[in-house]
Amino acid sequence: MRNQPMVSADQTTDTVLKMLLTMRLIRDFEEAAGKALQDGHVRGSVHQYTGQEAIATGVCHHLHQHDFVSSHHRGHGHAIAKGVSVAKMMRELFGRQGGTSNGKGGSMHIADFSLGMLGANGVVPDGVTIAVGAAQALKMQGRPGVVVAFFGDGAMNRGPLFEAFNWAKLFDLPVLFVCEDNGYSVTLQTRSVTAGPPAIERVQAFGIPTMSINGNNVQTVEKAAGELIERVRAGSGPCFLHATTYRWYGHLAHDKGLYRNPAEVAQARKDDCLLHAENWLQSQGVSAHHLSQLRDESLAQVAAAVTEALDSPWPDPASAFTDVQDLGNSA
Ligand SMILES: Cc1ncc(C[n+]2csc(CCOP(=O)(O)OP(=O)(O)O)c2C)c(N)n1
Ligand SMILES: [Mg+2]
Repeated sequence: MRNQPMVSADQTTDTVLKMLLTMRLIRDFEEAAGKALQDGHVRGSVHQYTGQEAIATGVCHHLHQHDFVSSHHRGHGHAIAKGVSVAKMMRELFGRQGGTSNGKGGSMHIADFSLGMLGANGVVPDGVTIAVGAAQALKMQGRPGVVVAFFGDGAMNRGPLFEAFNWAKLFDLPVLFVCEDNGYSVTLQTRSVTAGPPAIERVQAFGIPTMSINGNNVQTVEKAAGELIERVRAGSGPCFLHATTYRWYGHLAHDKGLYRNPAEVAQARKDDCLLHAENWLQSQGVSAHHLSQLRDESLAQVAAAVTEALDSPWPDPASAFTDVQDLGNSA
């Protein structure tokens, strides 16, 4: 197991600014999605990624369009970081035409194969097995590219995850496993339902190289993910990134998270990945005015997405059976 890398001097201001904008877009999207749910515009559930933005952002910073990501129930941040349009995503949440699946998938089925976003996934941890299948396909077809599988710490206690690790290592597939360890599985502290030594040792038992980092610092994530993705791209087989973080809100937008100690939540909010990036940028001479312009741009983009979603038509009932399955023509 490796310790987390030091932040390097070659992380230029422009890189961090770009990542800050992505993190900000994710945060503003999640605020708007939570509000839209409370306002009755969104049916079903919304699992906000708020607080965890640095992980999706720092990892996807290293991906090309022909690389793939698979996600879980808390998937909006991965989609945004992979380049999916927030306007299309918001229409999808609102169930409208012009959404990523023309409104028929909703929050937990956001996918855009043309951008390598294989989908959010409501079944823990089935996004991971899909990712391994995609990595196997890449290898068999001799195509370039890597696959990143994002999943939560709760998934580390599910059997299919270990089948995925075994298969990926057996065939040395080009996949990076990213465990977003926010400490909770729904209302439970994950450690209270986890036997034995730290779960990362289970991954090491497969011979998969691992790295553990602070997932609330986007520069740390970017550096670590860069190293691991480079190894995966070079063909040395799967790697595993364990990133600690915290989800600011409850499990779902309806859940107030009252099972958590308020002091713990307050502490996590101080350890804000956006704030860390902004502080670093200011230390490099970026003005507060510039940062506030970025905030305004992101808010305006998300507000426009909400307005467009509200103005978009509902899907035609005659199209009920389209957009629910991809037969592989768009990948
Ligand atoms: C097979 C399966 N069992 C149970 C659930 C219900 N469920 C939804 S999310 C979740 C745990 C999520 O915890 P974690 O993987 O840590 O992700 P987080 O919500 O913390 O991001 C569970 C048990 C499910 N979706 N799928
Ligand atoms: Mg969790």
